[in-house]
Amino acid sequence: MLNKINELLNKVKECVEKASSSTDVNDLRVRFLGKSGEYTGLLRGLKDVPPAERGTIGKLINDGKIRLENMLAEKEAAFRAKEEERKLKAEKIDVTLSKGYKIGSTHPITKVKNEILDTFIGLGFAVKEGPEIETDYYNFQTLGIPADHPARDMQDTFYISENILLRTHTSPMQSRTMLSQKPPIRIVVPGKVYRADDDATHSPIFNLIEGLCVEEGISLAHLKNMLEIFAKSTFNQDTKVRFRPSYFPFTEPSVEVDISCSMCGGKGCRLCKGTGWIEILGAGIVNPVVLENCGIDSKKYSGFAFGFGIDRIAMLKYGIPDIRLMYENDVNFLKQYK
Ligand code: 2NM
Repeated sequence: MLNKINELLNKVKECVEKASSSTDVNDLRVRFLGKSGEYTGLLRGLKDVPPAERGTIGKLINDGKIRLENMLAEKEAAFRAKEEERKLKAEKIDVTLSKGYKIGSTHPITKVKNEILDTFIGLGFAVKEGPEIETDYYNFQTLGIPADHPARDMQDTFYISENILLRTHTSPMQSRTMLSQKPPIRIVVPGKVYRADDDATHSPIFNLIEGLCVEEGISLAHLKNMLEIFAKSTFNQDTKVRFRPSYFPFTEPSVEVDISCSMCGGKGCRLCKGTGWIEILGAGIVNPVVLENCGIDSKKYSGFAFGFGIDRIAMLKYGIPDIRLMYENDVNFLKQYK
């Protein structure tokens, strides 16, 4: 037995010397001292030792075990220290490198969007967002645009299947809100919308904000006053607003809204093409058919709705000549709006 103990201790010593990492040492610990380890086996053999010698031999085995454990622990600690040092060297961070670090900036569309939403929040509107992939039902039918309505040709829609499409406006969220909530309703819905259009003033994907206010006794006067507040806060305090008659399938009457030119103040310039006015949004009194489609009593309630492209407002505010610039993510363009 004594020989066996010494033999094993020497074997472990040899193995430990050959080990090349803390993992190796750990493997050795399992191999010799694990549950069915080679050295652990000695303790199991103790039952075959004559009872008179068991105490002495048992002590020798245990002493050997302690030596072995120390040997492994010492070796492992040495490896760990070396490995730690190597890791620290490899992961060294040069803090002086931060000198040329580039910080991103808010996209002009996001900036303008947040400013506009702040104005509407101040006027008591809640901000709502919704899905960009919509059903024909919410995008068209609830808004009084049935399957055979010519307005569907007006919007060159990206269809995913017969009834699923990329929303062409954010109005499906106004329908969803009216269907799930009782008046008074005051919401603004910002978001990306999609139309099969692509030139200097039309991008197939663009950002829209649409608003809706449904209460008792709402008229065009409320709409005009609110839009005036919006225009003054978005452009400047001298901005004037005018209505021109127009047509939208979900509003009646419908209006096209112009603001006095933000560049020349109304005198006439290149931006407003000499007219002194710039068209910025569409609006109107919500068609009673739409209210009824969405479960609202059109005899009791009326509402106004409006919609405008954030991109167009950003272009006017910053003098950006081509809408595509805002969707190319060219850093040289974006960094001007820091
Ligand atoms: C516009 C112009 C006019 C509009 C209408 C509605 C709804 F759902 F209430 F009927 N949402 N948005 C609307 C009305 C949008 O964008 C040029």
